[in-house]
Amino acid sequence: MHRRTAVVTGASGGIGAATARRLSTEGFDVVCVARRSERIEVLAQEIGGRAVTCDLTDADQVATLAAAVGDSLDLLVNGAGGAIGLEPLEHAVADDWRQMYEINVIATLQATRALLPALEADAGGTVLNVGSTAGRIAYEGGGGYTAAKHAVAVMTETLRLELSGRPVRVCEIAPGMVRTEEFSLTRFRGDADRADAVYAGVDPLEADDVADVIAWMATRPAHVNVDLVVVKPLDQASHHKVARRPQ
Ligand code: 8X3
Repeated sequence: MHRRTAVVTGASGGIGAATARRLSTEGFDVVCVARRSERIEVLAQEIGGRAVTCDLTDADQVATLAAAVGDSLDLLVNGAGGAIGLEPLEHAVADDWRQMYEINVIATLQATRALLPALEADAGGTVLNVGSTAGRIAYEGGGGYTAAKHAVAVMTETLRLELSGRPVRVCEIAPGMVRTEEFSLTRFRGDADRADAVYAGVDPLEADDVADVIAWMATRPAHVNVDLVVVKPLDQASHHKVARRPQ
């Protein structure tokens, strides 16, 4: 029987790592991709997958990744990304914005472009982009991240239009508040108190909750394209309306 193969980027932690684990339990051979070799090697060993170290913002490294994946692929989960800083626009740091565009948008573009021939081989495949509720709304201080995630959302729609008639599904999952070990810590440049305060009194999503939905999207019959799933914690009615229990 054909064993399905998945590439998961951003597999060194958070949603990416949880997705790699979950897809392996769904029977996929998983190629774990990230910059941090040690983390993905441990994960690949745990799930019987493969680790390919790659900085997706570097075109040469992405070409090497594509060669390592080979000429057939069933699923690409573009999980690499992240937020840096929460400064209002008038105090925004241009290099932070550039970096967010690189890790969220250019990384997704380059991985998708390089792996598309393999995804289109055989019976076809699926591109599943991890966007964000930040790709659908605006919020104060979120400018660089919301702009990048809006770009991911539009890129997803563009690709679906451009691939019309070809056997590649193009999907986006847009999670809201997800507690991972790194997302908020990176955003607040290592300030653990500020990072923890984001989730105070809330029952947020965990990475496994998002991985669960990704697995569902990816395992629908081949003619079913789940365009977009927005998934938030029950406590988060909207970005600005979060029900917090007193601490
Ligand atoms: C969602 C995170 O901070 O934009 O990816 O709500 S946030």
